[in-house]
Amino acid sequence: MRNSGNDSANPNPSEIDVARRLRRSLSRAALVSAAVCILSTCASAPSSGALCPYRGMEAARAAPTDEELKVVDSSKQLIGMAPNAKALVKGKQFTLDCIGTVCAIYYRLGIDLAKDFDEYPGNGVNRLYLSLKDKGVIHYDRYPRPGDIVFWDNTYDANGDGDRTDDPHTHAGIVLAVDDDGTIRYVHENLYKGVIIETMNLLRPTVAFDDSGKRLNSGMAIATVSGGPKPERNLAGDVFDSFGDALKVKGDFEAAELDAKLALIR
Ligand SMILES: [Ca+2]
Repeated sequence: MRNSGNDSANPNPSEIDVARRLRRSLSRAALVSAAVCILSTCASAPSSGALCPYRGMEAARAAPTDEELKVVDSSKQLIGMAPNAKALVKGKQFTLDCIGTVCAIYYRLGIDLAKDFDEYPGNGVNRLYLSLKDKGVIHYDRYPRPGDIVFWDNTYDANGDGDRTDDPHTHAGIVLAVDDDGTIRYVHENLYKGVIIETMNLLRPTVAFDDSGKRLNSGMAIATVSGGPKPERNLAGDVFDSFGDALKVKGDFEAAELDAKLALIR
């Protein structure tokens, strides 16, 4: 008994080595287990591949590219501006409503997202959605990339019929970052607060806060202008429609022609 106790308190070098290897092994097992828990918290949760069928999980979780970081930097220059404020970006004035904010952020990179708006019907959000859909870059990955456009449905009663479930493509924003737990940080024009960063989690779309108090999903769908209640589905993840990978088709939206015209008058 005593020897056993002494041995335990003063293990020899080989035993220390074994113990270290065991701890490392257990740590790796814990990490793998944690990753599995994140990606599939229950038997019915989708597999890793199903979470990011557009890009694949490895590409979705890679470090941001320089171009993606430029979108993030451009976004930061508008954060804090009031709802519907005016912003001059590369010589062009934008009204910072929801689609104006998205277009202004991209315009700083020489990308004119409104370039094909004349070809499509509806509001600006719908026109951008259709522009990107026609180019094959709409997707539904739960782990999007910085720079992806976010489209939401039913954020307000756009057609004014009192039904809060029949209004597609009513709001848009841009992904800035994605946490390991799937919480997406996006920039958008909040109708009341202006250009701000809020959160959405497509793994837990109906949960506002997790057990630690972390905000997973911001409020998104608003009460009616006439004072009616918020719809039952009002969190960002719960009214999510899709993402648009605008950077993949940036060549189709080049603002070079406009820039050249502006250069002539400067
Ligand atoms: Ca409606």
